[in-house]
This record gives sequence, C-alpha cells and structure tokens, in this order.
Amino acid sequence: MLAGPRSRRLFTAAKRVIPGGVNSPVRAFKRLGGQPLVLVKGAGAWVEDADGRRYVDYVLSWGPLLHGHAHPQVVKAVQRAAERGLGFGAPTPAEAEMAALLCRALPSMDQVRLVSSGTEATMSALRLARAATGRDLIIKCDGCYHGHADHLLVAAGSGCATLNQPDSTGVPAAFAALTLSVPYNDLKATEQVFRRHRGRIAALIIEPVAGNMGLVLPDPGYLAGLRKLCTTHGALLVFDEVMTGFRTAWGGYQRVCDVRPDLTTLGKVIGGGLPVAAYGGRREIMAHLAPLGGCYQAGTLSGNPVALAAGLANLRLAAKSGFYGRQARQVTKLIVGLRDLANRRGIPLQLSQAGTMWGFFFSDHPVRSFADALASDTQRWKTFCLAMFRQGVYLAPSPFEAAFWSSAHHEAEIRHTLAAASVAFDR
Ligand code: HOZ
Repeated sequence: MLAGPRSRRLFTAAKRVIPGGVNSPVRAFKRLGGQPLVLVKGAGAWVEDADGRRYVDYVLSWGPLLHGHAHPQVVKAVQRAAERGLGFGAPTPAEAEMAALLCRALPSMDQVRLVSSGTEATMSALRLARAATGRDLIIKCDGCYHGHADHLLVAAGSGCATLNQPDSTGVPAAFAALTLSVPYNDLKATEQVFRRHRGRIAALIIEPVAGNMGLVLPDPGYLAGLRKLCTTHGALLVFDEVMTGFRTAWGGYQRVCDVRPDLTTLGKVIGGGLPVAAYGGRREIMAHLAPLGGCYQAGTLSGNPVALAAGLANLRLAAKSGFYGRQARQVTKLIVGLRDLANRRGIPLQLSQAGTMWGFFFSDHPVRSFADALASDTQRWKTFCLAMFRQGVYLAPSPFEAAFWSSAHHEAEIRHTLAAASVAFDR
C-alpha cells in the first residue's frame, strides 16, 4: 500500500463526508489500489504527504504550477491582492490586464471572457459557438476531455477513462445526441461526419495536443486539416488549450502548429494554481455575448482579483526570453533518460513531449488515438507507477493523464527520477 498511516486515517475520515473521499474522481487512485496520498505541503518541485514522505511532483496540480509549488513571487502577489480585498464582483484593473496579456499572446484572440474553471470555459465557448452559427451539433474527439458539462461527457478521457466510464449517467440522451465523437488524428472520419451532418455542425472542439488520454500528439497536418474542414463547412474551430495554453509555448499550441482557431479556451497556467480560466476569439463572435448580444454567461467569481494576481505573476515569470526553450530542453533530457533505461531492458515504451508536458505509454507502437491508448499495457503502467511512488516520484494516478514539468525542477530532480525509474523498470 502506498499511503502511510496518517494518509489512510485522513482519507477514511474524508470518505465519511465526501463521496469517494475526493472532490474530483481521478484523485481517488482507483487504478493504484484506491488509497490516495493526502498531501499537506508543496515547495518547488516537491510535495509532502501527511506521513512526512516527499515526492518529486509531476502532477503539479494537474498543470497550473509552471514554476512549482508556492513560488515566492506568486505567493507575494496573492498576499498583496488579498490585502486589498478578496473580491468585488465588479470590474477591476487586474482583469483588463489579464485580458490584454492573453489577446497579445494569442494571435487568434481579439477578445476574451474570464471565468473560473476549464469546464466553464469550454461549456461557455460551445454555447457561444452555437449562438454564433445558429447550429446545434458539436464534434469532439474520442478520449479528449473538455470538462464535465453534460454534452461533453461523451467518449471522454481523463478521470472518466480512468474509471472505465467515458460517458456519464445523468446526462439526458437528447443532450448527448448533440455531440458527435470521432477518433483523434483521423481526418477522414471527421470529414465523413461533417458531410453526413452538412449545415448542422456548430463547432469542432479539440485539445490540439491531447492531454487527457495520456499525452498524444497531433499528426503533421492534422490540425491544419481540421481548420480547413471547419472553414469549408461553416463551423467554428475551438481549440481547448486549458492544458496546453502557456505550457507548450507562450500563448499556446496554436503558436507551435500555426493554426488559428475561431475560439480558444484557457485555464490552469493562467491561474497559477488558483481558479482562473478564459475563452476568447474573434471579435465578431465574442460580440454575441451578453451584455452585447443574446448569449448569456455570468459568474460571481469570474475575474476574481486574488486569483488573477496569482495567474498574472505565474505568466510574468514565463514571459522571460528563452523560458520555454530552456524548460523543454530539460524535459527532453528526462525523457531521453527514461527511453535509454527502458531500451536497455527491452521494455516497449512510447514517450512523448509537447513543451513542458510529457507522457508515456507501455506500448510497442506509437500511440496516435484513444483506441491506441486504451490498448497500451496498463498492468505494466501500474507496476511502474507504484514503484515510482515508493521511491518518491509522484506521477498522475492514471494511465490516461499527462505529466507536467516546472521551472523548479532541475538536474537533481531528473537524477532522482531516473534512479527511481531504473528500479521501477526492473520490477
Ligand atoms: N481531469 C483533471 C485532470 N485532467 C482532474 C483534475 C483534478 O482531479 O484535480
């Protein structure tokens, strides 16, 4: 068992009052025995559990902590903002500053609306897409996860895939029927769906790099092909960059692949660990939003000044010249080391990287789709992960999640991880 006595006690108490003991299902460690570590502290690249055990953290709050835990500049910014008031529910300078920064960083974004979670961002972006096109149907990809809004829990990755329930009970069939799911990296299948439902598709939403079925990269030309299909069929292309935004590059993956979506959703890094998310895009589309237009969306905590202070501080640290290149080179060093260790033992391992995101599958062929990810050897993944945890490396407790890197990770953390991996591969 991974968890020590204190973690176990605390989790037992939580289970009495919280369904499954967790506030988000993937945290329950179901694939690793169902006894999660209860975390009490994070500093830089490391987290500490309730039993005082320390781990190099590659979950990093599922992505936001681009500079590690409790970075002093982020903490200071939060303290200063909190002293001036925790929230107003009124316009503040910080929200205009964040919006201007995002619109500068993403060439596809003329205007942006701030919200509090990735789920809110994707849900609202799709309502807006429907309002702007007057159409109802949405296309998504198998294994992509866009939050837990009713119509998006169809063939969903992340925690749903982890629990083997890519669809959810409680979603009316009529809602689910509005979402058409196609395999990731399959332009032909996508084109067929567009043809079959000609004139009825409002939007295609996609994680440009899929990060919720493990990390799966787009084939060359795939995203540009989707752009073309959307334009041809009068549908909006929505890039869900909640994970990839400001992680794969300054701005997001759209700057790497050079494809301009009509709408983009952001979250995670732009909140620095506090709840900030956003959706934005072309001015004429954004003009459909109330109070300018008839598409309604609102939130008491939207643009919260304390959360924005964390997000802005996080982004300022990443804005320094050469930041992404430096971090990506470190990630490459880590995955090259892992590949060498696996190769020497003849273990079939697929590794992938997108900037400061990385991932691995135990598989003897490249993983290009959700079907490939599901076919990977999850028993080996389990043995490997348990051994890594035992040696002080905290990985996502699911074979269908990405791993993250922060600027607080250095050579020492790479050495620690590779030493742990060497033992874990032997297992
Ligand atoms: N679905 C989220 C990661 N892809 C889970 C986040 C969480 O449990 O905090």
